Amino acid sequence: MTRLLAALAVLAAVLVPGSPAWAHAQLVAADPAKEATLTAAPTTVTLRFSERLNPDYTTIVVSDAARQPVPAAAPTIDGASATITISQTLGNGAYLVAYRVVSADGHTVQGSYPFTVADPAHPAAALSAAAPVAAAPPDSSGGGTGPLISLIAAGLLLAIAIFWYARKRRPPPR
Ligand SMILES: [Cu+2]
Repeated sequence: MTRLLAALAVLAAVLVPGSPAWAHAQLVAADPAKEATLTAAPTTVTLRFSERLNPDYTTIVVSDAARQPVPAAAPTIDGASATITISQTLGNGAYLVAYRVVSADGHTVQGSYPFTVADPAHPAAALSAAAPVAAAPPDSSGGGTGPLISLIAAGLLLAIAIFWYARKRRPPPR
């Protein structure tokens, strides 16, 4: 598989003379860094790429653990770098930086990476940050009928008990 990809890369390089393979922009530096755990909430996200960016097509979105985008100003572009300023203080928790940029050669490059805010000044929120970002959905195949059957059984037992109690209490026929 790796050999195949390498062969394809060589082929692409040969077929497109004058343009080295993978010339388009790659993320070379990020602040916050990939998978960083920060003790203070960041106010900006800066991404540096290997190629100059087209300012018209640069998108950077930070979203929280609930996948809600965090309010931020439009990115400012400086050559190969793009910066967004976050409009609110990020609480403790997991965040995802998603980017989509177009480099000077016209290629679109997109990707994403996580980082975590764990400010010790906010210990309460840190507890929720420890929870998994995406919990696996509970297995719903047949699991829901168990409690229902128990409820019906309990109701049936109660009905029988009331029936016997009522029979015992009935005055004997004269
Ligand atoms: Cu390219």
